[in-house]
Amino acid sequence: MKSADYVYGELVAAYGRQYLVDCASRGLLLCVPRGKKSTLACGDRVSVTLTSRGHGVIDAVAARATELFRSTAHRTKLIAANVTQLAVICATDPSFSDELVARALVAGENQGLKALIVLNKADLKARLEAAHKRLVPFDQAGYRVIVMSAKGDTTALENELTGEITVLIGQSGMGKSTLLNALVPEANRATREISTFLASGRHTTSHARLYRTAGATIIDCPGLQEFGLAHLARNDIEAAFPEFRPLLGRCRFHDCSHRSEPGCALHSACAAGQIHPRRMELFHRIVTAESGRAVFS
Ligand SMILES: Nc1nc2c(ncn2[C@@H]2O[C@H](COP(=O)(O)OP(=O)(O)OP(=O)(O)O)[C@@H](O)[C@H]2O)c(=O)[nH]1
Ligand SMILES: [Mg+2]
Ligand SMILES: [Zn+2]
Repeated sequence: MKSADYVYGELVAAYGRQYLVDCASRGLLLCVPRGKKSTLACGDRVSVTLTSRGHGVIDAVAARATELFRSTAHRTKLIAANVTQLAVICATDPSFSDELVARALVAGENQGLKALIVLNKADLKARLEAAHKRLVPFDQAGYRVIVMSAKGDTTALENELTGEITVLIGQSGMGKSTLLNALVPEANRATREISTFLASGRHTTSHARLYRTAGATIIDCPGLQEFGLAHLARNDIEAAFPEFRPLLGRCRFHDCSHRSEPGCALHSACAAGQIHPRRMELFHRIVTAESGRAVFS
């Protein structure tokens, strides 16, 4: 093989078994992985052997700095690779699940990602106060909450994205793609590029897609209805609540489940107003739902 047939790039879109790889030297290549099973995702850095004009085979994947997963008992899905930041997108309308917000944050914390929450569609004033109130527990836990409208001023969010590789996560209809279009003016052009590769009828909203601006990298993902965390043990979930961290190991019983045991440091902090009761509730909901693998004894 000639060395010129071998290039490096970044995976910018995943369509089932086909991937778009952005290779600085060759532009966008439509690629398939060499092996049968592939667990590649947007943000992966790969090496590609060129097969024909515009096409290639992915031979290898570089070790990942971070891996954002969601999972059920049966299946683990890599959402994005090498991201540095998670932006959870909520909206005033339709209403959002605060449990899904908490779950996404847990997955991000587990990988050491920076995190922020966007409350979008702030222009829908009638729903704003109620939606904002549901994010107070997260604000109190230390998460930055940006209240904004994708159709208005996006500066506050832009400032947080600079220098980061950010993945946009949220339920369908929250406005992720609208935000993306506001932040990356040429995103529409990229959409057309993809459809010329893959017949037609495909939308960025049905597949994850990585975009670059002058100062930021942003991955727009399809809406999620669920964010399973079966790949995490109870200890991982505990440690992914930042406000719990200084207190872990301080309960009277080392295997404290933080429910009704005497001497529970988390309960004391909750009673003292240092942990929001809704965050405790969300923690228990998540651990109970994912407890198939959790060890309580
Ligand atoms: N009023 C208002 N509407 C918005 C705003 N942002 C998005 N929308 C609307 O909300 C709807 C859903 O927006 P999308 O950007 O498609 O939502 P999404 O999160 O990408 O949805 P999925 O791709 O299905 O996950 C569209 O009709 C948008 O026009 C906003 O800031 N204000
Ligand atoms: Mg979308
Ligand atoms: Zn405890």
